[in-house]
Amino acid sequence: MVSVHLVNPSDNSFGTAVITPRWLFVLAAATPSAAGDPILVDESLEQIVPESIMPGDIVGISVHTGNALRGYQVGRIARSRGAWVVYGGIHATLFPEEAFDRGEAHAVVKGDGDIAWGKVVTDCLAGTPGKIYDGGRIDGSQFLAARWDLMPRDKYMWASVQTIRGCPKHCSFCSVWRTDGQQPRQRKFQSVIDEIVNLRQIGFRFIALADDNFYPVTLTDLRLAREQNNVAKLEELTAIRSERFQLMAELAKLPKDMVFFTQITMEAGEDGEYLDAMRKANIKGALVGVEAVTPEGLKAVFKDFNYSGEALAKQLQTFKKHGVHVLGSFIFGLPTDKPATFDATVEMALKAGVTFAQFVMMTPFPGTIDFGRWEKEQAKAPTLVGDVPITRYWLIPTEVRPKMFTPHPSMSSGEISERTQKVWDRFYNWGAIWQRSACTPTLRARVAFMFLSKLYRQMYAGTGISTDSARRKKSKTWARWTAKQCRKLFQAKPMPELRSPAWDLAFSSNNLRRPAFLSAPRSLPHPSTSSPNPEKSQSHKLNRIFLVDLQASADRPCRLESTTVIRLSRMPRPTSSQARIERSRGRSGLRAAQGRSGRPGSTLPVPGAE
Ligand code: B12
Ligand code: SF4
Repeated sequence: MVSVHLVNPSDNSFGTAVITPRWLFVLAAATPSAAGDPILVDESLEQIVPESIMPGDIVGISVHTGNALRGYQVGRIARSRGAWVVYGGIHATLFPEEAFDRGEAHAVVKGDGDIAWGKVVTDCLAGTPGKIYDGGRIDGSQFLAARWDLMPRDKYMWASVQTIRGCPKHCSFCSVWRTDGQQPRQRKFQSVIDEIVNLRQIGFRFIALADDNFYPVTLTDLRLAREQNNVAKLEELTAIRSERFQLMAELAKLPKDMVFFTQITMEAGEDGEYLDAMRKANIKGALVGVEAVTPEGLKAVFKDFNYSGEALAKQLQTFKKHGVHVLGSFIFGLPTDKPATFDATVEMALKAGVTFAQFVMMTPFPGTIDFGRWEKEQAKAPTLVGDVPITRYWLIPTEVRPKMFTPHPSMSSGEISERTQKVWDRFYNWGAIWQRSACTPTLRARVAFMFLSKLYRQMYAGTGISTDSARRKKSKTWARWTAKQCRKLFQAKPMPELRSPAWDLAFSSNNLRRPAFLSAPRSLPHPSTSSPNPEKSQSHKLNRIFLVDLQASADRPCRLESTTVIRLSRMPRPTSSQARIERSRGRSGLRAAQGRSGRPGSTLPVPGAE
């Protein structure tokens, strides 16, 4: 039997990671049952073991710009082991040809993988993969729930759950609105809640809502639609907004110890009702893209909907007043920045009372307006590092890769980098952190806050900002140790008895794809011992029918039929042994049907063997 491997490439392995790379667990859910459970490798924990890849295996690799080079290396290793190599993720979406040239790809998936991955795997199993699969931008109702049952439990501090994709804004340094689109695509809130319940069952109470922008409809958007008498637009916006409130109302019903964190635009600061709903929903913090503290700076990045000066401090304080902590994100190296901007920025961050802050240097990420501009400039007189044009900086070996920042009219990258470091040091000195940690309720939480602040600062030094390898190595050792301690602070007692509400209506939709309950936590009690009441017994029967139905269709990607699935989320999960037996029955049946005899002497199609 072939194996599917999904690899999250990274040059830096810390043994413990802060946030789960969500794509890994979503693609696991998208893997057709015919291929069995995929093997997940997150290289931010440990590097891949090449010997684990066998001829005929399928290796899916996700690349963003920062890890593309390592991703291509993994692809070459996989291909040399005789595997099918498939790339996806934002960078592969933008530069599919690169994955073929540098990463020895057999295939590339552009855009969303939730549906396309199933097709790729099926084609690889048949020995006939296509080259480019266009996953496009699928509807929110088709977003898959992640397979958390495949996650190593003791490695991550926060899990990540997506509730919406896309962002209506068009900031010049950001590619999200171009790749994910400007039309917000909301996931069904029932599916989101199911997944979160699943995570809380297994002991995760800290969850990052991995959304591009948690506030897709602003009060200004609504006012403009009203003023323009645009009834259709107003209805659309109102529907999106009310679904957001529905989601938050359901989040509010979850165990009170849950903590959510998301990303949001500053405009939410005008919307007290929204912030209050967030607080009730236990969304305790949000990354707010402040970017610049001056009007010129904001204009330069097409973000003039943000506030500057005193109004900015007030706007950020409003979040806190409503109980939502802010992780302020600031960019240095804007064309309008001067040496004085650095101090002004950190003072604003301190004055605005943001709980965390990140100070990033303007980087030209592909797919952005800034990148396009820079590439055009460079075309006139290309700069090369070795034989690589600087506009393909991610292909320059890491040892010689210059720190890649957008050129500035009056300051060198070195100067900007040095000044940025000082800003980090000032914001994260022990005294400043101790003061900020007063926002936590207990001593334990205060200690956690202090550790997390330092870890956050240090991890940045390890992955992007520090310039010399000695410092990088030192910070890696430190981060490894601290990350381990921090993880313990985030751990929660599992709640296997927790259940989602019954979502009768939502699950009668034919659009529904693999729900969270399939990601059965192994430790759940057997239905017969855990549910004496008649309503639950009825659910057990439905659950069995449902499992049988899945086995019958084991050779095609899982799709549920509405008639089988009533009151789905109340159904208890099968025990581990039950699940294993049922799965292996499904698989061995399939192997027999296809004449496959397992690894040695397997008749499976192997890349290059045709
Ligand atoms: C949550 C998030 C984070 C979190 C969590 C990261 C993590 N561990 O997962 C945090 C805050 C830590 C973070 C950090 C950073 N992030 Co970030 N992040 C995001 C965000 C908002 C969502 C990512 C996510 O989980 N999406 C949900 C999953 C399910 O979607 P997905 O990853 O897109 O995967 C789908 C498809 O792409 C495809 N797919 C993906 N991989 C594969 C593989 C195969 C084989 C196939 C077939 C398909 C496939 O299928 C998936 C399902 O549809 C994205 C924005 C975005 N829209 O992508 C930015 C984004 C990925 N981040 C970005 C950046 C720049 C960063 C940082 C460098 C920021 C910084 N300055 O430090 C760091 C880098 C961290 C690192 N070393 O990885 C950029 C990347 C740009 C680029 N060209 O590479 C993005 C696109 C945002 C932006 N503004 O442009 N990030
Ligand atoms: S930076 Fe944020 S607000 Fe701007 S386009 Fe990207 S996701 Fe949207």
